[in-house]
Amino acid sequence: MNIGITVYPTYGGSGIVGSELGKELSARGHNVHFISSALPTRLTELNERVHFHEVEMMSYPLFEHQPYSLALATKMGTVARAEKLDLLHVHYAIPHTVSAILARESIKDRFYLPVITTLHGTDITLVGADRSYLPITRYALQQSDGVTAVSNFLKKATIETFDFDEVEVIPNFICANDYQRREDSELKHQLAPNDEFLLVHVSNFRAVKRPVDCVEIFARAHREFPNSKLILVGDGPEISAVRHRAKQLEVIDFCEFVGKQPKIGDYVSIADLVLLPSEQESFGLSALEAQACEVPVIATRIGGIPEVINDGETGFLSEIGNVEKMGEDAIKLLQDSEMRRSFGKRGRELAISRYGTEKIIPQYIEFYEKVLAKQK
Ligand code: GMT
Repeated sequence: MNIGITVYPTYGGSGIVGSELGKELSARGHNVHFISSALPTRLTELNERVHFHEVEMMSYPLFEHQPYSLALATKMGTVARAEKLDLLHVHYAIPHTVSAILARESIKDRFYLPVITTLHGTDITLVGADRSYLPITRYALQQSDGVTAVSNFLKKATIETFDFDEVEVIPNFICANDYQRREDSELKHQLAPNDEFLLVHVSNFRAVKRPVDCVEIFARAHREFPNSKLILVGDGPEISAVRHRAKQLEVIDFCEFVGKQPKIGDYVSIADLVLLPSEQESFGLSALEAQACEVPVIATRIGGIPEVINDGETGFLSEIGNVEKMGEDAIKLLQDSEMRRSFGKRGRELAISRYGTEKIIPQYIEFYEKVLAKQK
């Protein structure tokens, strides 16, 4: 198949999932055309089956905001015609689905371009649910030729918010080779020269991720385990609040801010614990990455997280903001190496058996085939 994929290239899990999906599809013999404003960060290699088409935008003084959605629609239509795309798969509904539908409409005298939307989370729960976007998001879903969501939770939220139920759940996936425990890496020696415990948080440091709670949890664990460090991977609006709280709690010297990293797996694979105290998480890709690396996760019982983490078996779940309990859970795991090991082993087993690429990628391919069959 010739497949067009649109993602947000720099931020968030949807871009990671869309990019990794493209790579997996190309490895299975499909031609993939990424259409985006920049080369997606996870797309390190272009080859004869993986192509990138940059959305170009004219800047004009009259435009207070550049009409990206229109430039994207134009590029989608052009690429679809030039590359004879069989379908366009967009990740994150706003504005990608709307642009794709416009593109489909603009070239329909030549051929019909099926549009598949994958919902990732805040496109439904936060941005899409806002009254400034709700009607157009509902329209975009109704007009899509196929819609998938990354968890049962997100499907339910889509039904409740948009009264739209033609949604197939295809969860996030993980490559078992790329994500595995690497106890003895150079990075581990660099970050933990004295064999410190490493607590790791990975996010885009937006308020919904509650990164300040990571400092609260860490400060509690650090009181019991002075030989521990908090590694903060990523960057975003909350980063200064995180630093501020770490100073107040006098743990700033034990926090390492490593910024955005191209290879998140390098950090997760050497962690003793991963912290994910989010307020919203439709799936929780970083929880899956942690489990694949045999790392227990301390997380909140919200959204799709309980579908990913088995409470008391691969991690511990708590209510939003209950840093007291999350701190206690962290201490429980740090003081019991056997518990950490068994949570880790079980986590990897579940991650691979439920969410391994071998299981999930064929579900996308079948979904494409189903959508294409409907057009004939
Ligand atoms: O909202 C974000 O954090 C970004 C968002 C995205 O669409 O890029 O992430 C969502 O998609 C991920 C991949 O499907 C999920 O694993 C995350 O749970 C989800 N984030 C939220 O729902 C907050």
